[in-house]
Amino acid sequence: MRAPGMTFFRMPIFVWTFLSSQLLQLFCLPSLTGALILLFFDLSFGTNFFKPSGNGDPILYQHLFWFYSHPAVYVMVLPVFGVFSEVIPAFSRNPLYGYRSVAIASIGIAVVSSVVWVHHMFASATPSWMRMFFMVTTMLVAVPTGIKEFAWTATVWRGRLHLLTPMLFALGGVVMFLFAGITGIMLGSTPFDLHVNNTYFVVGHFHYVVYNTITMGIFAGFYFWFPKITGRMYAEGWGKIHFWLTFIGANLTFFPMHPLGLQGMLRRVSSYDPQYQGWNIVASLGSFLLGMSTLPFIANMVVSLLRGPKAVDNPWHATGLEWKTSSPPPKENFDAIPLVTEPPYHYNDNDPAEIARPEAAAQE
Ligand SMILES: [Cu+2]
Repeated sequence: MRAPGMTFFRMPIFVWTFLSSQLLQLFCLPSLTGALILLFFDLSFGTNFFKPSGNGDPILYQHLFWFYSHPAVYVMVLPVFGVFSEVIPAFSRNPLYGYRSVAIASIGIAVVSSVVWVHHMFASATPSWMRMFFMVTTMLVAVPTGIKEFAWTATVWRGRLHLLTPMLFALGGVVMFLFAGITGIMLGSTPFDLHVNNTYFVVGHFHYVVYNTITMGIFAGFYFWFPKITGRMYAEGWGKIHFWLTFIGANLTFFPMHPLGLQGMLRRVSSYDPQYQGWNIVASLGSFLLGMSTLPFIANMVVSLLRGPKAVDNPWHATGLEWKTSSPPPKENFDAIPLVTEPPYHYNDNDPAEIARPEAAAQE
């Protein structure tokens, strides 16, 4: 259903990342479904697929579970990489650096991430050849994700930056993902993983991916497409307050988990040794701040939806096809199917057209 002229290498990266995440859903999710059906039979009908007492294999359950549940993180994070790739060029007024590499890296991430699942089972009496193999594949993920981090950085480099709310969330997410990626490489190393297994270090790493990267990316997309979806502008000042409260709150909450894990604090416990109290107080205060940070977001969305100034069709001067129709789009999206004649992200550094401030982008 691509529009005429929309070749594969003219598709927005957001579409490439959805394509790769849906391939993962297609090929990896059935493993979890199968595991749950077998588990249901074990629990309800007395079969022994996973029960050691009946010669079943509990490790088999772990394999089937993680074969999907590692890629599940990429199903969430890939579209967010797509959001970064839309927002960063638009607010840097630069074409996305290395567009083709970023598109191919999206598929690369999907392929590599489907052969790394055993890194969740290094402590499950895994044979050493298996540990070695999955340690190498896990570290390989750094190649396509590194390509993306580099491309975003190079896009920002020498760009004319407009630090509006979607861009702040995208840049915040990219920086947080760098941190999450580095602790991910550390955990991919079997000896280190065994050392911090079942500690807060793992919890900290996971939240830097799922909150500090994915949730911030979702917020970036929310603000970026809010005028397109609703036809109204959000309040920029409240958006910035939301960003800073989120950025500070999330780091205060999740950073302390790394030193706590290295010191040996276990996960899934109801109480902890008093030696861990300092960092835990920091994390608790951060979590209250993080909870409160959502209030300006919800208020901004509700008030702007009802009473926000009307948005122009393309307030960010963005190049994507969705910006070439009205905001919000009519039911049929376009009166006539548009012809695509240009590559994506044809932003021009010398383009005098400034991104309008949301207040100025509003039309009465
Ligand atoms: Cu994993």
